[in-house]
Amino acid sequence: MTQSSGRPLRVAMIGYGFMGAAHSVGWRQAPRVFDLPEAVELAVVVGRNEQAVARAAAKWGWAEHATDWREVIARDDIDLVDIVTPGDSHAEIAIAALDAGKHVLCEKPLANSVEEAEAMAAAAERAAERGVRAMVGFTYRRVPAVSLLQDLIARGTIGEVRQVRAAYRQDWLVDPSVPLGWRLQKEHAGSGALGDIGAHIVDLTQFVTGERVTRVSGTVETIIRQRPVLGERSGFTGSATGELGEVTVDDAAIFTGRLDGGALVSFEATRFATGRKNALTIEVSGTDGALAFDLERLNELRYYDRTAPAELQGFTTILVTEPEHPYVSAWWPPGHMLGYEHGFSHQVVDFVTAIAHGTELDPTFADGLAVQRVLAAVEESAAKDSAWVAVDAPVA
Ligand code: SOE
Repeated sequence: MTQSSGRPLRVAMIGYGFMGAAHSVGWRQAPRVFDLPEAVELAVVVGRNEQAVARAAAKWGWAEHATDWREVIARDDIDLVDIVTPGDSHAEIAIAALDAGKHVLCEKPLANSVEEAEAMAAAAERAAERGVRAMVGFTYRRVPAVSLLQDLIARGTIGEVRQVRAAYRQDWLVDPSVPLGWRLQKEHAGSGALGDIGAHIVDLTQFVTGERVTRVSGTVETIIRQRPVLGERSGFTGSATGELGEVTVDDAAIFTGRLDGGALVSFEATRFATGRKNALTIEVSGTDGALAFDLERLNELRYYDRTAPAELQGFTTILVTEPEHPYVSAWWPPGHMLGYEHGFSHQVVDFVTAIAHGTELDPTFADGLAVQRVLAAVEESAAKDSAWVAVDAPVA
């Protein structure tokens, strides 16, 4: 099914926290800035707390709000379901929506376990037979400098990939008074830094190299084991009660991996890198050169050309602000910068285009499952004193 009814693609977003805000910006901006093949309508936002979801609807421009996602998914006037809830509800909502014939965009990590991710990938495959599309929100694939990095590797610009260094470093857990929000509870988040930000660097490594991680050896650590309990469950933080509770996820995960082409990868995902705010870095070393990206300087891509004359060798900085670069020409005149939120618009552009034209789409739920398998293998390795663990082969 391509979206050819002539009416706008009507979106329901389930959840309305930080990612809900980011996705709302994407849904609003993309149709204004890009020539989308279909019009988009922000139809309804769903959340359990009626007052809070009503405020979110008014603030982010959703036409309606609702408190029961099942009722919304059952509606004939909804074409696409965007899931921005914590990981513990991704599988149930995504499978129900796909089975109801709705296109699904689901935030990362795809699920809280390999079993859930497998069920979601299977539902996506069933739905695909009816033309229904599913995508995971690994939004950083759509930062123009990252898209360019991927394209340059695919074109052979740096030769064969030999080594990758990927890290995602934040520091918001260094403060022991940060309360026990849902991201610090295994039953809601699945894992800690590993699943939340480690998932991004595993996905980016697989995306930019076009290869899968086949084996890993790693360790995970919870540095602060008890934190103040929240009065009520709410976003990242909230007001603490004075009581302490157990942190049940990792604060940091460090692991080594092998790609199927043999290249070695070092990964670090941490919420304990004092002074690092949102430092996602990836550096790919090839036989003919290297490419390096840093999210804190997201309009730049660093390139080293090993084939250049010796006196000219050294990393150079490409300013990814030109019309020749991915996504950039729709925004501002050449030379003007983009930010964190633009990836969410680019995600909408690519998803709506794939729905309208029935074209290839990434990252698929199978890609999300592949990441989930790597995360599970890291946890298994950590439990086995960092032994090497093979990553199960992705479903065919
Ligand atoms: C929190 O650690 C977080 O918001 C992640 O959940 C996002 O995926 C990442 O984009 C920024 O950090």
